[in-house]
Amino acid sequence: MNKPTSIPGQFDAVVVGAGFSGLYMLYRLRQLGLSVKGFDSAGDVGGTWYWNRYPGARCDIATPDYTYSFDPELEKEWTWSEKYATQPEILDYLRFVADRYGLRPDIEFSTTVTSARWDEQEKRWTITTGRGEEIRCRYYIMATGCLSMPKSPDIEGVGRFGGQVYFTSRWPHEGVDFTGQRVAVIGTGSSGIQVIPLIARQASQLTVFQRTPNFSIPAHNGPAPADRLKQLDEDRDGYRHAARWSRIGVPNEPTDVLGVTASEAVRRERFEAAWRQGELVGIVSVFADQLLNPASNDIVAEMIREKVRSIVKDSETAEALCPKDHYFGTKRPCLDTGYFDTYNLPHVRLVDLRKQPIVSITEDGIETADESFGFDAIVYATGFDAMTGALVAADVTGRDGLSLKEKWAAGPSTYLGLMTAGFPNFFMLTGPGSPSVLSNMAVSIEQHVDWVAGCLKDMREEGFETIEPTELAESGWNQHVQDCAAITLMPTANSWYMGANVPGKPRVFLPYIGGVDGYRQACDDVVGQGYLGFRLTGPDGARCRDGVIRSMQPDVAMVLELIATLGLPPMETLSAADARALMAATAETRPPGPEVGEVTDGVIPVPAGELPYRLYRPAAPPEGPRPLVVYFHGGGWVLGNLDSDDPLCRDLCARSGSVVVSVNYRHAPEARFPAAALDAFAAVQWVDANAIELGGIPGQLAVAGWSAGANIAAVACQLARDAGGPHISGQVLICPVVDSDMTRLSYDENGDGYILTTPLMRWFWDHYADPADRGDPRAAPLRGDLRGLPATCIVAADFDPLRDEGVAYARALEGAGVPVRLARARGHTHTSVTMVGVVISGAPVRAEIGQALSDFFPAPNHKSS
Ligand code: NA7
Repeated sequence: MNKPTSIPGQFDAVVVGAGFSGLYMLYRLRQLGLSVKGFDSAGDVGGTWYWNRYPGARCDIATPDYTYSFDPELEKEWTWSEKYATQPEILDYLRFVADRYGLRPDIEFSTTVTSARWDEQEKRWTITTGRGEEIRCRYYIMATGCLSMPKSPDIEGVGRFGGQVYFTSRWPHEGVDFTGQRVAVIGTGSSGIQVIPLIARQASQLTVFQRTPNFSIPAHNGPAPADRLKQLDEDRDGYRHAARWSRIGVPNEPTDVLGVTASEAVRRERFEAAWRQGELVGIVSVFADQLLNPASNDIVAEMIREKVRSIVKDSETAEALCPKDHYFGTKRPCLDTGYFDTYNLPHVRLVDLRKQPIVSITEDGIETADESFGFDAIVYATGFDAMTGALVAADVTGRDGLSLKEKWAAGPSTYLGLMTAGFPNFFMLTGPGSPSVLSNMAVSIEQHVDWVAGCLKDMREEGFETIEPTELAESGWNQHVQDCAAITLMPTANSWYMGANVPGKPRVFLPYIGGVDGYRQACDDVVGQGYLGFRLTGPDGARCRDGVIRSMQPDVAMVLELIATLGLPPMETLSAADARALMAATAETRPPGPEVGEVTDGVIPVPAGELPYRLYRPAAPPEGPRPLVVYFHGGGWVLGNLDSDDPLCRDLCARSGSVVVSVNYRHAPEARFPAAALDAFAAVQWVDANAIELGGIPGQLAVAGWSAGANIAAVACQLARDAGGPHISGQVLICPVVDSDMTRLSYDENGDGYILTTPLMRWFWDHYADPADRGDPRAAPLRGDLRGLPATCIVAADFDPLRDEGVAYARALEGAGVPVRLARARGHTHTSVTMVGVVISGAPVRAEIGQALSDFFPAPNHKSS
């Protein structure tokens, strides 16, 4: 493809869609010198802004940001008249762009692409249109938008109504005059909330049928924000750069104020400022934790509900308009102009479908469970088959006859939201798995188009004809998309982000919530690593660097980034005393962990003196004795104490329903090997002997530990077996040290950059044990006799240098006939699983630990997590 293809009916690229993304894609492909053909089923450019012509339709990102930025000259030539432009003005803008770059001649309007089929032999796509044309192309690009396929109304009797029917997503070009009419609007998403106040101005009666109330804040429309315009004027490039590397594609200083810890005054001040500002970027970032922590989210949600109650005079209507069934931001929040005020008008009525659901649309109106309504017109503002609807509608068939619809039957699967395996040279712009609808579309679209254009250019320069993601890269990305969503409240809502608005659609979180900045970095990294996860082929052969671009849990990555900014000295360069002080200081800033029933401190008399312990008793019923878990803290035999692992002990206690006895033991270098191991065994003996006094059930005893604490827990089990008691029902070893061999692959892979480093582990060993002792099973339990040990749960974290020895211990125990549960802490480091209340993604691993502890014991009244 050195020069544009000029065979009739044959193009280098076909682009479907002539909205924001399709137009820019055409422009970039042309710049590359490719022959391009565009299609759109609409009669003109505009995409979503061509179709959504209902009164009140506006963008909800302020116009200085909702605009192309690829050409500074274009920016100079266009001035927006308002903060949030109306649909006609945005459509004018897109027409202006199409004309300015002469894009129209390449686009065939009023033409629907009905199918696209990959020809493996020819390495080309065959595109068929509704007009019966057949076109061949090398690259097939769908720029079909995320909210372009209207949802078919899933209401009984839809075709029956004899009056006028309108869809906000397919509004008549000539407009509609509702003067004097009785009008129904079904749906209170962004479209409904925008159109309702304007229909109310004309209609003689307006009845709004609401299934779910939505959070909405006033847009405070007016001139474009002066501060933004000033910044753009002074430093356009800097402003655009900041947008590209921001979280949602609008420059914004991230806050570190947490809703749960902020004072009432700070909460109020931040919320009111966002309310006054009237921008999504402000209201979604009142608090840093509002999309993560239900308690923080409730603060913002309640303040919005207060506003609704203060606007709407009828208290019953006000209450019905207050969203209570989803967290703020988990459904797309709306910006409105006089929406709630509209319900104070005497001719406007809200029907709460939660109280009286629609039974059927009738010939002359709507029948609910309680009432029959007569209407002249019904307006459906019922939304879209979002993000995937338009993509699967076009019958795209990849290699081996597999259609996109079939491949995505259980939910979409993409690499970076850009491509999908089995569909070579098929690109999606703002596809599922990319930030798209969670971001300023203008910024995300430009990023996607630039990436695709860069990719095609690189392919040409390197002599490749096809590109396609690998299964591994794609499943890794899908996992990452879900991991990012899982730490937020997003999956809890019945939203179109989750596919929940379309009956039968699989429930998967569709967009990428890791941020515009994080996403851009991932895309750049893929290219930087030689198109990691893509297979490229050409006449001279193939190239594939397979791999997963993001496999660390997103919150673990955030914690590591945060720690890196602190510039702490490497622990192994400190004295033991300084290292202990540093660890204690960091512990002070953590969340405290969950509430438990009772916490008491005491001491255990052992041959070497006394060992302090802290006992945690569960809060939940039943009353009475519980199984006992003796827990040993981490810290490389040098660091740590009862406080260091306090949140984790609370968590284990709450999850397992056991009494947890956390025992401090003698530390190195003051007391070297085998002091810690012997203390551990002595403590287990004492707890067993004093089970009743400690509130335990005699004979129901487990041990647990993290890191070096897991080392001595494992040793204690071996010593107990050798001594013929006490009886231990099970051991939980979280990221244990079980060997002194530091040459395993996980040391190679993870020995640098994940807090527990190879030098630090060496420092720990040097403090604890002489080289001659390090093969002793009481230092390296992997080298001991493993027969007859209790049931074991081992946690092995992906990014832990100790991962492979943990796995080796699990395998060796299995080989010795011990029941083993290996919990893989996917995407975690040595420390992250223990970061209770900080690393949310660690919770499922700790839930598994809690379950393992419960499973050690037969007690029927035992609570599991
Ligand atoms: P949305 O946000 O999906 O809103 C659709 C609304 O229609 C929503 O209130 C739905 O209630 C309601 N709906 C959907 N189906 C029904 C039925 N069968 N009965 C009653 N009510 C129903 O679409 P929009 O067009 O408003 O906005 C889409 C996006 O475009 C918007 O977020 C912006 O990004 C731009 P539900 O919440 O499902 O109970």
